[in-house]
Amino acid sequence: MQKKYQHETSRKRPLVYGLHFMHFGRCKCIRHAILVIVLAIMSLSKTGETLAVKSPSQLFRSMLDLSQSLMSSKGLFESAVSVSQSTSNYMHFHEDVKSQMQEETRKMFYFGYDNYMKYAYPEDELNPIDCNGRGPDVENPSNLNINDVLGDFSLTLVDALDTLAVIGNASEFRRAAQLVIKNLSFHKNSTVQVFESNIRVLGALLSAHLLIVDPEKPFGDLDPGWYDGELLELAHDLASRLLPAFEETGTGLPHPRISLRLGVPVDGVRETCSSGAGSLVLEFGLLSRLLGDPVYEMRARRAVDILWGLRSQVTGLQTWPITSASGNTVNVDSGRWTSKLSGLGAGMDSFYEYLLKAFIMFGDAEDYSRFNEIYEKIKIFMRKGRSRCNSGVGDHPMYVNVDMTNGNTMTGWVDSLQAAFPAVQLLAGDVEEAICHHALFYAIWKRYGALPERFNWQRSQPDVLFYPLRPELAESTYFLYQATKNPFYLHVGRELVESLNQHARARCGYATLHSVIDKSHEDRMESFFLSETCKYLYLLFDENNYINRNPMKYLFSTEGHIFPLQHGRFRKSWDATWHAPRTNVTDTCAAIPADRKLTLPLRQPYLHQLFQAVGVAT
Ligand code: DMJ
Repeated sequence: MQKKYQHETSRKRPLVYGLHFMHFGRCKCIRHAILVIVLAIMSLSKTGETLAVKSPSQLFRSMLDLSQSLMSSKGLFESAVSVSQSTSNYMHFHEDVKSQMQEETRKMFYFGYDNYMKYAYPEDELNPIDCNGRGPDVENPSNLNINDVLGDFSLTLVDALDTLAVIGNASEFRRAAQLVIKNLSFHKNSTVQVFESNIRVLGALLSAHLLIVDPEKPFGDLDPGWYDGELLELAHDLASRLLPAFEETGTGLPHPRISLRLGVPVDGVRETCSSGAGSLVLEFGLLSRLLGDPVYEMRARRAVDILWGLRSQVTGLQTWPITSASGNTVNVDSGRWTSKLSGLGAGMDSFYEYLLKAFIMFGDAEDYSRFNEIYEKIKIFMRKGRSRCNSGVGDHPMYVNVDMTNGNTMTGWVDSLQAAFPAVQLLAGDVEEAICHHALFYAIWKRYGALPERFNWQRSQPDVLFYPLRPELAESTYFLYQATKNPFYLHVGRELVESLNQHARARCGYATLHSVIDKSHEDRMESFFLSETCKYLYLLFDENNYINRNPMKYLFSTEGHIFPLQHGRFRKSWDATWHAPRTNVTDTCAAIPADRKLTLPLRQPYLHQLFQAVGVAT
């Protein structure tokens, strides 16, 4: 059954549930182990040594008491024994199967990419059912679901550029880059979202440029032979068209949308969100440093500073929709919050992510300290369930949406974008939390063969049914595998690939699931399917990929674009006031016991408990 483009995020009246609040125990090492450590661990684990991230406060110890307390119920013990049989399959992943899966993921990418090139290019997206292309909806400018992202700029091709490199197809990368350089123009009437254009297009152009000019050529020769910075020029042109979004507001927060040709829309919406306004700093910062022109980074940083100042004085949390600009309404320049909902999903996700990633890329200690501060508040106010992932009693840990003004639970749902947050937790060194958080979304996927846009954990059923091929679970699965090398994550990845092939494959591409329940399709393949979903799944199985062998060399953007971490180059200060990062990074964390790689990352009774709670048949 095919449906046309009906999905929209439904706004429900927030429910306030008086959940028992449980504060997550303080784990100093977790707080202080950042990317450097995690990536070092990744390298170590590759060579067969044990992992090195652990909290000194017993991150991975005392698992046995858990089983005793949980097993005190006979019924649970019996079911745990039966689930033990099914979960024992998670413990090994044959090398041959890994190679097959690498091939499967490669095929998945090419099925989408080749069909896009055949039926849709130079339009923005492929309609995988009708086998044709799609651009902006010019007849209906208020169709934001389409027009926010499709700018008539060959979005899917641009977004997929670095996946071609990662997947090892240097010749197609060269051809694609040439097409982009020859045909792409941003002089269009399209009105697009600043955030989306930044992460999908600007980020893609910067990534492709940096890959081409890398003298080490780790992905083969990506230079068409005559390259002279044309992709950087395109990135510069696009960013210059986005820049007016910052300039005509009372707050300094960017307008959410911009006309590529005409600037700020006269009658544009004045609401933005934390992610929209505060997740530009990585791409704008890189552009600034490549051009030697600080203006882009300064604008993006100023927006982050302003947002930071708007957090609740009580909880320290942010929320998402805020008024951003001057206009016809009262308080328009004040940056007044228009919702109290704070969480880890849509509207907030990449704001947190970019605080940490901006620190990793540019080394400003303030970004890191802000990340730590807000992460602490997230743990205090959003985290529910037992205090430790793999020990003790209580419900499976979960991060819920709360009222930013008082921390009260505000909704009974989590959204699918939140599935990326375990990757951020991992980057911050919080491995056990990442394991638990990821497991929740895996369980939801396991039940439906996809992630519904919103899953109601109170009613144990989806609130919003569509799945537009989002990458978040694949992303955190990939990073968890890199950090732990636990075969469990290869099994998870395999399930993701199999479900996508079973439920989302259409005549000439992969289709958005209109409903994760009846698996009906919508005729749309979003560009992030090729730039992220396929990239993460491919990398998961391509153990020998250059990126996996050199994890400290790259940072993934929120759209999955790879940015080389050339600290000597990008960590230069703009002025003398730049300060070196003062962090508590430590390498004294004890190693994860070797046996943890041979057992489930989330202990079996807990996994079983989670499966039961989510309604997964075991
Ligand atoms: C992508 O564009 C990015 O991953 C972004 O951070 C969130 N939304 C989509 C994927 O779901």
